[in-house]
Amino acid sequence: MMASDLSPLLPALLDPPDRVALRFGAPGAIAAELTYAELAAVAGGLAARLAGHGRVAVHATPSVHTAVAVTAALLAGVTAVPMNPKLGQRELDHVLADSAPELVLAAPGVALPDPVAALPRIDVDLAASGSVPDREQAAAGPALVVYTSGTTGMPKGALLSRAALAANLDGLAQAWEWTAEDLLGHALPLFHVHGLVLGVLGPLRRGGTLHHLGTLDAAALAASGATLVFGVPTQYHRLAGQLESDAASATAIGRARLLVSGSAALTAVDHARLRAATGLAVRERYGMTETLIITAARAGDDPEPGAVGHPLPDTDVRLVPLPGDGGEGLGAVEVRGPALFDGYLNRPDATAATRTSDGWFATGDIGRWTESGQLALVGRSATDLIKSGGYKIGAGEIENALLEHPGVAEAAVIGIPDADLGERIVAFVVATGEPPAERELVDHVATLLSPHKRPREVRFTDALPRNDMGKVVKAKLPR
Ligand code: MCA
Ligand code: AMP
Repeated sequence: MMASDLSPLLPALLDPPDRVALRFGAPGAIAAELTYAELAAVAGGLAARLAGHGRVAVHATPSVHTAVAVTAALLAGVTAVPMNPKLGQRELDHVLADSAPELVLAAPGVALPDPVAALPRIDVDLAASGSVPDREQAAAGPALVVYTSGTTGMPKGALLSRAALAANLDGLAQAWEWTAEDLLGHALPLFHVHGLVLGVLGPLRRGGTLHHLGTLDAAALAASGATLVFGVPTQYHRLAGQLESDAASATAIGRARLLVSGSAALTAVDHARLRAATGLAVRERYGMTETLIITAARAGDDPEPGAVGHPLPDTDVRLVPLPGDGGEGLGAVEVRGPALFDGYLNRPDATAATRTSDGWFATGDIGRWTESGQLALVGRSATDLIKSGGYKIGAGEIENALLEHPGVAEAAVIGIPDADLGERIVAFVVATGEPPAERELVDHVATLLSPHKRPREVRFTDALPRNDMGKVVKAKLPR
């Protein structure tokens, strides 16, 4: 066991400071607020009920109940599987069969989809009080299983250890001078690393405050008094638009210490718009579910739009030259360090495929070093991965869903540039006969998979471009 396994992940829960830990809802419409003492008591009580369990699912709505459920699982030494409450039927069946949770934690009164509803259920009751825990229970398994898409097949569950979470959050605290005094504002989903690990466990590990705003609305963010803000580029793009006609909110948001963007690239145009409105240079950081955060622009660095910062402490990043690179210094990004995942649940084959022969993790991203030693990302090696609004989506998942429709003979899915979402999903379809209505195909995908995976556009075609081997050549699809 590593040394950091022995020290608590959330020390502030064991010796609660006199401070708000969690606040949910827009200012003026706060849905819930818990001080550290209240959170320790309610999560401590729930943890006692979880003792002895192995793996528990969390119906991860963007609510205080999700934050309490995950905190309780960590205190109990139990593995939490945060589940997107909008998963489609295929994904739900897969995630449940793959992760085999013993029970589900959910907010009282929330209806659960089948087959989650068939699991034993414990409601996260904020009124039920336990006692402040005196320690975190030793964990037999990982802290979290976080599902993430690959190019083909169903999402894979990344196993994240307590030691990895602790190391990464401490590295980020150094990079961003993040302390207990910080009030973090964000409006991210709570079933991915960005919103859950950085956005909930981050402030709780520091003993600071999280204010989850529901949506990253300019007036709400301004009124929150956040000193630190996390968001995906789609949220910052929309915020920049709002701030152009809301100078008062722009001034208030400009009093924050740091605006941080990640999960996808923030465009140079949006960097400039946000700086013009708030006076703040957005800091980017880069990571993956499997690696947690790899690089971050530090609080004290000169802003460098287009770069995603320096490697975190104890994290090594190397760029492996690409065949045919004409001296441009581009390379495949590989990483090693204390925050790497422990593999994919039930997928030793897929786990092995991410490792190089000398033990580094191959991210699939392509980058270069800037003159100041920051990493800049220039693309991805897999064209079959789409990033829409910060969500990773495998083209193969959508193609498989489309092929289940009787009206679809062949399908090829790509992401095309989109000012709001970064990329939007376009499906090229060869119909079996008379083409089905576009809406019918879109709804078909949105039922089987999460609604954000539905194509924004379906283009019917007589044939897909193929090479001599019969493989679809996506580069030849009209963009
Ligand atoms: C929502 N919709 C989308 C997306 N989000 N469609 C395509 N791409 C999306 N990303 C659809 C919904 O299904 C719905 O369609 C309609 O848009 C409106 O839904 P709503 O919930 O109102 O969406 P929104 O508020 O506009 O959401 C945009 C968003 C959201 C806030 C940008 O996508 C989001 O929270 N993204 C964050 C993703 C994230 O946390 N990624 C972290 C993973 P319909 O009406 O048909 O239902 S990456 C990670 O963790 C690593 C470590 C990292 O680097 O951070
Ligand atoms: P996920 O697997 O959903 O965790 O997404 C990880 C991927 O998001 C990375 O491999 C990158 O391609 C992308 N990503 C994360 N942060 C950034 C960023 N700041 N700029 C560009 N791409 C990013």
